[in-house]
Amino acid sequence: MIDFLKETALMAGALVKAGRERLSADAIHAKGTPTDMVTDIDREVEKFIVTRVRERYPDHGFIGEEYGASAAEREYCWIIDPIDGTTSFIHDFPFYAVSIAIYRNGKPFAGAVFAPAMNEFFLAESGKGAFLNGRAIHVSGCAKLGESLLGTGFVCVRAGIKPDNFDYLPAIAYATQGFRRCGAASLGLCYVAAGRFEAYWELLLNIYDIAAGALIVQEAGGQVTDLRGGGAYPAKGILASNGLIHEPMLDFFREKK
Ligand code: 2AM
Ligand code: CA
Repeated sequence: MIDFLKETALMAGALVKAGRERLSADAIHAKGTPTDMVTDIDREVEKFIVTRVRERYPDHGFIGEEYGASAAEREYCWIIDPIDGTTSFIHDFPFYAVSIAIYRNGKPFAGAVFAPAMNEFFLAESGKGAFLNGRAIHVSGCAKLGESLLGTGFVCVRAGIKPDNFDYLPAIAYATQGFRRCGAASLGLCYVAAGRFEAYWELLLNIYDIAAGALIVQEAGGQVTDLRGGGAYPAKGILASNGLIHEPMLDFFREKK
């Protein structure tokens, strides 16, 4: 099943990449609000993944961003974001990825995140470690906030949540080496797993944005919680870190209770 997951994510990524090359204005649509975008490619790629998995595993369930849930209570459930970072995809900013997780009995079993424009393929299987392009990866050993580079995102601003990430950001930016915003949660998480970021946080996301990336972080030796240190992520935000700066990061969010 892991080989099949790998193959499926690679094929989906190739479709995303080819889709980017032929993307035209009439293939770009607003979903609910003018800033919540989807393209025909998102839909085609999710359809491709679900059709392929269904042919191979007819008794598996699905949760996908574009077509929702079907038989999600089955032993195996595929959690799919065909393009994480659609806004970046539309603008040809290369930080977008196919994100596919497999849950078994409600628990993460495997995860794949493939960024085709950068040819980076992240993969993890529960209990078996995390890999980037076939090589084992591990979270960083940096324990100092002042030497940490962080990743984050700002979906909360569009959603009108208060306090939003602009309320938290100044204190975090002053205390660390800086932050990057790549516009795809799955990649922010994978960059923690690869030791590029010491931590990544977001205030609001959906399960398909983070299911694969969260397992990849854990399998790389990192820690994932909500913003209060509990397990209710992504509903109560998500903080993924190398473990060493997890507590000091949580303090930034506790202060704003
Ligand atoms: P998407 O591109 O698949 O929509 C950006 O910080 C991250 O937030 C991306 O992973 C993006 O995923 C996600 N995102 C965008 N709109 C969102 C929404 N309305 N709810 C939750 N996550 C969203
Ligand atoms: Ca998406």
